[in-house]
Amino acid sequence: MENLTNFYEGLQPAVCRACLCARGAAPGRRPGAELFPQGRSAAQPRGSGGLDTQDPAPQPRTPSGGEVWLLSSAALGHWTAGAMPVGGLLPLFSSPAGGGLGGGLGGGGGGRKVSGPAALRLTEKFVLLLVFSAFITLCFGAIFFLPDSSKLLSGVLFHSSPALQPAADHKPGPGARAEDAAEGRARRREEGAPGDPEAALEDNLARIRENHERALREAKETLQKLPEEIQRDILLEKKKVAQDQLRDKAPFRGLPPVDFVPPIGVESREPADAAIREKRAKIKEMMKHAWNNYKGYAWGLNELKPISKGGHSSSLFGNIKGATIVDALDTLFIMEMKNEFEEAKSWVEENLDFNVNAEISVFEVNIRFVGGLLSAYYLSGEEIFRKKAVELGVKLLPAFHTPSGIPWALLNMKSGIGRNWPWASGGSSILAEFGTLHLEFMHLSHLSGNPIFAEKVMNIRTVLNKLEKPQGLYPNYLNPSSGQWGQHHVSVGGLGDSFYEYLLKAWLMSDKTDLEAKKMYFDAVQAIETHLIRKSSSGLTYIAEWKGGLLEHKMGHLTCFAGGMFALGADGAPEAMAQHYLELGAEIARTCHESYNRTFMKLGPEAFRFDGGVEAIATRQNEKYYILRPEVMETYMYMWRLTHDPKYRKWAWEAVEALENHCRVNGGYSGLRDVYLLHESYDDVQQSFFLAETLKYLYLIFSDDDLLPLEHWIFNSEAHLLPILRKEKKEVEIREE
Ligand code: DMJ
Repeated sequence: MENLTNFYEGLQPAVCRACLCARGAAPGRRPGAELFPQGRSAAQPRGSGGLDTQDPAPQPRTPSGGEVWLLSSAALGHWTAGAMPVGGLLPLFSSPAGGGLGGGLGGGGGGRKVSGPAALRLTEKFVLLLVFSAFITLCFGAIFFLPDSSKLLSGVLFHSSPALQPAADHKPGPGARAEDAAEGRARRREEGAPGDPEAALEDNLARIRENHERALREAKETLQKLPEEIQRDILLEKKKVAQDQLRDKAPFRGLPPVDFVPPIGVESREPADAAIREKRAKIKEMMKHAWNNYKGYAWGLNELKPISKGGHSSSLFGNIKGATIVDALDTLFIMEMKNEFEEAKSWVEENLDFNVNAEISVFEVNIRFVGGLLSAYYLSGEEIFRKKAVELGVKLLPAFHTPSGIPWALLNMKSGIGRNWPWASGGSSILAEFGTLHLEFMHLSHLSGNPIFAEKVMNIRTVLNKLEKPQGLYPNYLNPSSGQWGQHHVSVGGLGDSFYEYLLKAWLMSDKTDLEAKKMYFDAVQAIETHLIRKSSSGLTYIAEWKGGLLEHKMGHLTCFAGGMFALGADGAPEAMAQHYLELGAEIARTCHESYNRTFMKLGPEAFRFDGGVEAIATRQNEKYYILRPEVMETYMYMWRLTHDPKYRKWAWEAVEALENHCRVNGGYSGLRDVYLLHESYDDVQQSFFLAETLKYLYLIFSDDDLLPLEHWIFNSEAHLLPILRKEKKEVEIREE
């Protein structure tokens, strides 16, 4: 804890940097945008020649009036009064004779006395040219840098799809933005309604108009603020950050004692069936092989390089060490690898250190480290895990210091300064990242007695619930400064996936009392079914990706977790729908099995497609790799538990054989670069999630259901175990029952 106090002393307000970058540009921009009398550039210091701003404020004059300034104080007044830049500039060229632009063309000058009409015309033309260039640059700037720019670009430059009949269910509300209407049209195209060329043209023009209007409106809104207003906003935000930081200090004041409740369903019985027993033992042997090699070649480092036999470090964890140890803790526990669990615990006690001056991924550190420590605590009752989990949770709090409270993706653990991935649309945070903190943070509040963690994640929900969702879908990008969506890309795979998972599990983990989460989950699933789920011509159900209303018929390996999610959610669905969701889960499981079965290695590619005449096959070289991912085993595990259909054990065993045949090497388990090749090309990384998830799910598939019963445990996105937080009955009473 003493280290944590030091941390706060050195803490910089993350949001200040952000707001000063994002908004601070504005107050600076106006003076910076001040145009100078001709003959003096903005770069020139005052008094360096030409006309000085200490001179009496010059007034714009018409050609006949003498001196003409590119931007006079009057024009500046237009800016500060909130006029658009063009609006502020155009009057400059009007003459009392009513010339306006035309009049301006007839004469002008800039910052010096004119010598004749011809010279005036030439100069003024030059000035006009400059002004128009600036305007065009501004327009292009808007196209490229506004959050939805790619859609705007594609709408303006590339598409000429036929216009379609309006869909009956698309009713933009009063506040519906232009882009929503544009997406409504795109969606209708996607749904394949017929159209005619004239309507298509009209549709295109309308879309261009809407996009332009939106770009101009947004630019105008930004420019409308007075410098004092912006200054005031900055001060308010600074104050808020300072308050947040003060409040965040509270968890440091020590952890309250809690009664450890012995966990339910952790004593593992041997399966009665000898063949199943043998298979389960084989999976435990795989865990030993992975663990022993990590211990031998990479102990204390994040991950193992099984071919080169050394440590592998990923930038996701900054300088935090021991990802494999923390990720593996609960798997070691449930497989009853007691010695290994003890050595892992000692390492955590002696070496796990979060006082690192490095940038980490908030999402990855949360699901692997916070999740791993919480799970280890709930299984073993060892206080060190609770202490470390809360200590780390506190370290993550500065990530929430943004104007909207939507956390940054990346955080420097020492300075507390956050930022987003540079590649993310319009500086946005990612749905699957900020949406995959809820379960762990609710437990952090539960175990620390401090509500701050729960408040942070509940605020994320508040922000989301205020936003209008395109077609009921959640875009993958949300800007933490504006609290508005970025690009309208929707995915149940990468960038979106575990957000949906955590809505369902938030409801289950709350002992089914969090009805808001339940509603959000089922509403989202309904929209996903309508807009993203499709069937291939041979009858394989898949989940496509949605890009501004257009479908990409591709499914990622990551998306395969959704089979298990749909099946698990059947429990909360209206009675008439429960069977449907179970079947949907089974169909996704079948599709993902096909993606494995259609490769040479019998392990699934990173992404597979349903277009260009293929089904469930990767067609791009950069989508053919397999990195020991768990999602397909995860879905098999839920499907097995919920249906007991033997095919899921059969498919799981096929995967075990494939892992043994193609991924197992002397030094552990390696990912593969191409699952369609006849010979292995290793990526030389044993991912920590192989021990946390893939092997754990496989072990559970070949265990009896009373090992970690689903009525009592939730798996976080990294397969770490979190108990259901009972509202009425205590766990002890439930055990007695
Ligand atoms: C894991 O770290 C988690 O399951 C995460 O939610 C998604 N990706 C990996 C495994 O593929």
